[in-house]
Amino acid sequence: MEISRRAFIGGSVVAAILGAIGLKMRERRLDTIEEGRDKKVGPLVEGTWKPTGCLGCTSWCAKEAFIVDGRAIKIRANKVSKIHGGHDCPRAHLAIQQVYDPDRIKQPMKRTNPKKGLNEDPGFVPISWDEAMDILADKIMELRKNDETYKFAVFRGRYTNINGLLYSNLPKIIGSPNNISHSSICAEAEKFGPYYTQGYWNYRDYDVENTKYIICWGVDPLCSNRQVSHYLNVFGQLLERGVKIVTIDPKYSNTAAKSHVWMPVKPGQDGALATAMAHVILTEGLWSKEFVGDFKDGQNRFVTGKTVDEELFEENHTFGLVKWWNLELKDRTPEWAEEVCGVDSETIKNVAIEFAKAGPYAMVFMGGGSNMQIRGGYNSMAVHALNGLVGSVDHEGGTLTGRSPRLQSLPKPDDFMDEMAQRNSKKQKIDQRGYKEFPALKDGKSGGGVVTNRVADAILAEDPYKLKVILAYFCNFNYSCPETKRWHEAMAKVDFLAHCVTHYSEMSHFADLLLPSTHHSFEQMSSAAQKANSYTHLWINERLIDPVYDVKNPETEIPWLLGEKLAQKGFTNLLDYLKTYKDPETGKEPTNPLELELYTLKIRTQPIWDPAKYEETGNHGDKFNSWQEFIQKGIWNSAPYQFKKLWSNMPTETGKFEFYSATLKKALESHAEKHKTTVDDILKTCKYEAKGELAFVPHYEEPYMVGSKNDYPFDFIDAKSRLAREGRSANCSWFQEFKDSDPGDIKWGDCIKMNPDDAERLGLKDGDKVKVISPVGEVVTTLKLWEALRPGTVQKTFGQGHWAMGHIAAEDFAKRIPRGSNNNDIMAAEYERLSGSTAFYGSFRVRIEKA
Ligand SMILES: Nc1nc2c(c(=O)[nH]1)N[C@H]1C(S)=C(S)[C@@H](COP(=O)(O)OP(=O)(O)OC[C@H]3O[C@@H](n4cnc5c(=O)[nH]c(N)nc54)[C@H](O)[C@@H]3O)O[C@H]1N2
Ligand SMILES: Nc1nc2c(c(=O)[nH]1)N[C@H]1C(S)=C(S)[C@@H](COP(=O)(O)OP(=O)(O)OC[C@H]3O[C@@H](n4cnc5c(=O)[nH]c(N)nc54)[C@H](O)[C@@H]3O)O[C@H]1N2
Ligand code: SF4
Ligand SMILES: [Mo]
Repeated sequence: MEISRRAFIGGSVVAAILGAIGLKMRERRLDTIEEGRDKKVGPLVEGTWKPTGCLGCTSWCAKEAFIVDGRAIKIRANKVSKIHGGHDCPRAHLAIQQVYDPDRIKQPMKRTNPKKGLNEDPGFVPISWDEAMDILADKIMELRKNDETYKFAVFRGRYTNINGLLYSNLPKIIGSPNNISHSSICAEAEKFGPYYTQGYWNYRDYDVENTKYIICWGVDPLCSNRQVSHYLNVFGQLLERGVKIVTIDPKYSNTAAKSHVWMPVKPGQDGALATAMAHVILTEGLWSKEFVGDFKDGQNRFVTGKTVDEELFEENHTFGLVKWWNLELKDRTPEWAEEVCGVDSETIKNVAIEFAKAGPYAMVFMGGGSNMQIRGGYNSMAVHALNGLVGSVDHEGGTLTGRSPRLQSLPKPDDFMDEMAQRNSKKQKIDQRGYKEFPALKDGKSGGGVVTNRVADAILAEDPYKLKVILAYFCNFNYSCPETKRWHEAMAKVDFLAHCVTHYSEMSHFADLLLPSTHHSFEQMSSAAQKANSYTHLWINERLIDPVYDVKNPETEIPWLLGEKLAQKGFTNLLDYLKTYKDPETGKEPTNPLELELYTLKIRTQPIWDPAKYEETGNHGDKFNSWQEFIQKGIWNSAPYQFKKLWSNMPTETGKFEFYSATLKKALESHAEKHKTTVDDILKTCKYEAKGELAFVPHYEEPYMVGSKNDYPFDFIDAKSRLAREGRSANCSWFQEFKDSDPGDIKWGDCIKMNPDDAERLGLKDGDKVKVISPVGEVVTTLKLWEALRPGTVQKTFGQGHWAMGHIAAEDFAKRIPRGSNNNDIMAAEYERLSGSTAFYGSFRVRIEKA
């Protein structure tokens, strides 16, 4: 399809729609797969399908692995799951390449070169687990001797649902406040809007099955987000059923290609689009009367430019609609928005009207694109508030909170925290959360959430203090956090880093100790829960194969081994604590790492498999009679979601869905008070423009861009790769071979995409090697001309540029030459500070030059 320059200037683009023939073919293919499901794989192979799960992304799908002679040879969806049924995403298969990757770290290693740096050879040599744990225990004992236990930290990336042992409780027993997760380089700003409107700090579920209208806003559910397996399957059916799909994304995404309307918003201008849509819904009188309420006399007084008397409107399940109108919406016309966000006013109007008319069977499906931006907090509120206007919150065919399985907390560490541990674990956390410039208002609390990417600066500045010993697992912040060079410096500075990962990673290069990890799907017991399709599932797996190399589970085995070593050195609290993880069936204490792994999983999931606990905790859904039954089946499904339970029972300050956020007001005021200043000053410090009451309503803010338009004329669009298992796919040949499944991208490398008009102006052509230059760095890549991008923007997919991981991920592993380049080398460390999130979108400008 050709997309002319005019189409962009005009604004939105009507995207291609799947033809009926295409849909029929697709169905037939699915049938064939379904028929073949339970047959053996090949005529000669005897094996067993065993339940497991995938942590390849935050979808946390339930899987089955085909085990032949102790080897996993195939993986597929566990069709028992009510959230994705028998449907897969392509990335599941990469798990097999990961676990049998000959480039994995095969045994513990210690660094022999004390100098740390990008160009230093760490000189890793193999050692035994005993020696490795001895070294780590010595480092911790030294902190204890000097009363410096708060200088210890656990860093966590991806995790299973028993992570509380290592992540929360182990640092407390040692005596540290520092458990640092990756959450704020992941999705916190996306949770900010739902929290400060409806009191829900989490991902939402979307009842697409029963909807009539979907706006995919800064989200590409056929590529990323949560439950790719489900959406890849269901999307064709939605189109066939006549569900209207609109995509709001500055790039022509996988989902845009399957949508009726694509609105290529200018990067970061989502607030203009959202407030204009709200303006239209109100002036047209199309809000949900049932959910929101109405004017007492039924006469619509929302007229452009005119304030409304609050007394005239009676709200039902919402709070502050008229305040929102008066403070922000009354002048936010589609015509105004067109100028700002680049989408034509007619389309804004039409989409707003259609969406509202379809309500409450209409949803804005919100991903990180509209809000993981420097000024994205209010976008997150504005975009989600549209669901409130049409009454689709907690409604059939709308956006749901989902219901988590009620699991059992792991044993409390309190009795094993000595005086030093109690005292030191109360110190300020290393990430500076709660500082004036980092409110990180998770759950309404100043410093309630993590500021992951700030840790590098905090370490370098020794503010709040020097960090000395880090135990990091399943994370690779030297690659995954913007402005990577700060992480290289920080990790070189830290006294001691132990890294528990499957693959040598950019972060490992700065480690003192490599503690090779089991692979979560096959080599260890794991469990995780996720929701979609108005259900929640919980999967669990046994160890399906013997560990391929000499590797251990970081969440259980490593704490046990460390506990034993610390006990030998005179500090028994950790081991004593772990001995309280008794088998819920027999009451037996664990005596070794594998028993700890088993008992921890049993304890955590007891409310699912033990009928007495099931009743007590109030779980609803599948029932089991024993642990044995549960672990063999490997999956639990909840009962279906119950709609409208939250209406007028929202966990907000007012108990209502807040268009004027009394909840945010309280949080901001308490943060301001803590720093003896005003809310206006806090917002200014956090790089926001709003003053006064505007701070408490969803409103438009001009995007804060890093780099001046003069020196850096292109808006940079970062996006996830279809085959990326977060940052962990690059050493799989299948990832590289099918890299061109990212629209416009190329195999075995990467590229930056640019509109042909821009290229012509700059005298550049397809295939040129170009430098992408930002205020914080530069990378070299290949130029790809791509019509499906607005002039003035460039797009580069995240996922390449590994110089570590292995011989496939890197161009030359030995010489540390990356394959392609890492977007985080040119993206500045910037934040949506109210949530603590790192900014990835709508915040960066670059310059392109011929290399
Ligand atoms: N294939 C794949 N799937 C994944 C992952 C993966 O690595 N690969 N990771 C998983 C994880 S950890 C997470 S947190 C989720 C995240 O899932 P999402 O929160 O949905 O986030 P992204 O996938 O980053 O999608 C962002 C979308 O926003 C668009 N975008 C960029 N700038 C702007 C803008 O200014 N405005 C708007 N409206 N849109 C913009 C991008 O083009 C992209 O399509 O995905 C999970 N799923
Ligand atoms: N520019 C840009 N940056 C991004 C994103 C983006 O879209 N654009 N996405 C962000 C998001 S949403 C997230 S969540 C973060 C993720 O970033 P991180 O949390 O840092 O994690 P990853 O980079 O995915 O992987 C970390 C390491 O885990 C190891 N590993 C792989 N499998 C296993 C296993 O089974 N067990 C253990 N213990 N280790 C294993 C690998 O060695 C890998 O190096 O990245 C963020 N960074
Ligand atoms: S990569 Fe994500 S969507 Fe794909 S199977 Fe794994 S968890 Fe599911
Ligand atoms: Mo994430």
